[in-house]
Amino acid sequence: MKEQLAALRETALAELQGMNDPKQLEDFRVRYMGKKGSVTALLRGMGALSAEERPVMGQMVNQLRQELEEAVAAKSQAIQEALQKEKLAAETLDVTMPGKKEAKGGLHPLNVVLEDIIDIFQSMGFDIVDGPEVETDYYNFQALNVPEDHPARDMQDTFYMADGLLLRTQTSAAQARTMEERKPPIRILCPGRVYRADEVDATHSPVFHQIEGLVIDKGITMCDLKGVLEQFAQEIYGEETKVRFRPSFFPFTEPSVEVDVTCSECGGKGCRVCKGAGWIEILGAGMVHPNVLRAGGIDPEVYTGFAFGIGLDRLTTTRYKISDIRLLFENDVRFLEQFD
Ligand code: 2U9
Repeated sequence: MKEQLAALRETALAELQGMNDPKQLEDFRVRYMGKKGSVTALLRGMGALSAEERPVMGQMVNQLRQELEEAVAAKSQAIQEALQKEKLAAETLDVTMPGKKEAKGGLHPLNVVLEDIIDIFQSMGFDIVDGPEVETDYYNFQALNVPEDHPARDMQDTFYMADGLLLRTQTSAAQARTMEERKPPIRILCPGRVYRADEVDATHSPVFHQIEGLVIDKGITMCDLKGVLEQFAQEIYGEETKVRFRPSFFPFTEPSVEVDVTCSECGGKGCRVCKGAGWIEILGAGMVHPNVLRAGGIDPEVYTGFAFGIGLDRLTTTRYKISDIRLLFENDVRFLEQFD
């Protein structure tokens, strides 16, 4: 029986050694120390021993039972500790990991500048007016004092479509429509996309953006034009900005001017941005031609007006020092995410 006891001890301890699961351990405990377990069976079988052998063997079996119970308890603790360690390792939080950045939407740079311009003119009482991009020859040219054989048509290579329609070359077309619909006083701003069949390069795109304005009332003079545009230039570029008006020509305005501001980069001294001139051209303007007023059903003997046109793309590229106008139309997010 002694040998049986020693063999049992040996196998039990060996079996215990490789265990790493609490369920296996419980199963082990039942198999050896449960009611029908091997150690319990040994204790039960002691009835067959002699009176001298019984206490000696009893003590040995009890000793084995205690040893195994202790080994099970130690193993149980070791397994629990290992499991806990594993759980903690899985839950480890590395507080030095960089956070996840949410992609943020933003305004297109053209819209950032457009919103600034709209704010300025709205605060001076201008309404924002929209018009169709597919226009008739009448509103795009004839109503703006550009008859069919007029050389000014050559200046604006036009995309013609079927049925005498065309893609508007200027937002003035929308203003010509508004003149027919409204009575003076008129104070409107027409921002929008326009099209010209230009060769594409770093400064030209077949689609670009204009913001044109129109003011018509009794007694409007060149002084109003100068005052409003000077106010605009100083709000956009800063109070210290100087403005100059140079004579120019547009078929829809007479007299016509081109408006320059002192370069905001060098303050007028001359630099790379203004190509040494100290001045940057920002818009064209003039007093509305009497023929244009007449075409809109407005009597030029009673009313006068001024109009202006701003090229939004150039204003945007100079503000943000964007070297190529095409970047404004490609919608590359790596470019766009630099603005908000
Ligand atoms: C009406 C009558 C006249 C709008 C005007 C300009 C001068 C002008 C250019 C600016 C940059 C075009 O995009 S650009 O190249 N525009 O210089 N625009 S006066 O004159 C009008 C408009 C509407 C009824």
